[in-house]
Amino acid sequence: MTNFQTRESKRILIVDDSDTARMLLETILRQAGYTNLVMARVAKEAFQALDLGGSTQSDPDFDCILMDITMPGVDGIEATRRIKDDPLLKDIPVIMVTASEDEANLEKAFEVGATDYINKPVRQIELIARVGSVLRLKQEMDIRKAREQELENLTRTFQELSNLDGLTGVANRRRFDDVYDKEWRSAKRDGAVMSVLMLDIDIFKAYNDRYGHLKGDSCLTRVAQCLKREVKRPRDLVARYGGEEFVLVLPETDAAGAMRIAENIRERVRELGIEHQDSATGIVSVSLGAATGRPSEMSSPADLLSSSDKALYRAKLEGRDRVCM
Ligand code: GH3
Ligand code: MG
Ligand code: MG
Ligand code: MG
Repeated sequence: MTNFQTRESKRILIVDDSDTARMLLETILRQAGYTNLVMARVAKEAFQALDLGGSTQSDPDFDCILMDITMPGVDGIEATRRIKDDPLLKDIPVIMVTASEDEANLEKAFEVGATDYINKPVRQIELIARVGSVLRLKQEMDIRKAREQELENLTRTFQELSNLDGLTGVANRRRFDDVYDKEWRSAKRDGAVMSVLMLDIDIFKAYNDRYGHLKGDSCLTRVAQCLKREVKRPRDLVARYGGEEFVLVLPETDAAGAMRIAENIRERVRELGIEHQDSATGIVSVSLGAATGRPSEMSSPADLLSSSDKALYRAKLEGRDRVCM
C-alpha cells in the first residue's frame, strides 16, 4: 500500500482526564513525528472536537482516537459507543488506553467497537507500534472507500450517458422504451389516463440538402432543447425517437392537456425562427400527433403509440405545421 501520507498529516485525538497521562501520550507521539494532535480532558470535549451531534464547527476528520476508559462523567466505553453509533465517525479507529483497574471493562470496549488497546503505563515502543498499525489499516480502508465511491460515480455517469441521445442531449430510444413501458403499466394499474405526442420536423430532408448536415444537426438540437423547456412535470419525458422524430410521454395528462402542450410546442419551435427556404412558412416547423387514453382499456402499449403515429401522419397529410389528435 502506498505511504503517501506522512505522520504529520495524521490527525489524532487524545482523550484522558489525567494531565500526566495526556502529556505523556502527547510527548511520545510528537517525538515520533505525529504533530497533528488534539487534546480532550473529558468525553464532552472529545464530542466537541468530533462535532458529534453537529453543534460545533469542528472538523471531525480524525485518523485515530486514543481513549482513556475511566473518566469523570461519560466514561471511555460509553464515549466509544457513541462515536461508533455515528455514521460519520464510526470508521475512526479507537485505541483504548487502559489502567490495570480497567481490565474488566476491556471486553465491553471491544463490544462497542474499539480497534485495539494499550496498557498504562504506556510504553513508547508499544504506543508507536499500535498507533502506526491502526493508521495503516485506516488508510487502506480510506483508499478502498474512495475507490468504491469513484466506481459508483463512474457507473452512475455511464448509466446516465447510455440513456441519452449523443447529439441532442435528450433521452434516447432505449430510455424511451423503458420509461414508456413503465408509465403505461403504472397507468394501467391505476386506471389512469396518459398521453403521447409524436413530433416530426417538417421537410427536413430538404433542410439538410440546402443547409448541410451540420446545420441539420444543430437544428435538431435546438428543437430538442425547445421541447425540454416545454415539459414541466418531473415524470414527463422527451426522447429522440429516431432521425428527426421526437416523442413525449405525458403521464396523467388528458386530451386537453396534451393538445395544449402540443400547440405550445408547435408555437415555440416556430418562434425559434430557424430559416428554412424550402418550407412554406420560410422557417423550420414541426408536425405533431397526439394520443390520449387509458391503458386499462387497451390491449398493449403499442396501441397508444400507433394512435399518435397515425395522428402525426394526418398532420403531415393536412399540410404540416399543425397538431392532430
Ligand atoms: P416530412 O415533412 O414529411 O417529415 O419530410 P422530411 O423531409 O422531414 O421527411 P424524410 O423522412 O423524408 O426526411 C427526414 C430527414 O431527416 C432525412 C435525414 O436527412 C434527416 N435526418 C435524420 N436524422 C438526422 C440527423 O441525425 N442529423 C441530420 N442532420 N439530419 C437527419
Ligand atoms: Mg482516567
Ligand atoms: Mg421523419
Ligand atoms: Mg420530417
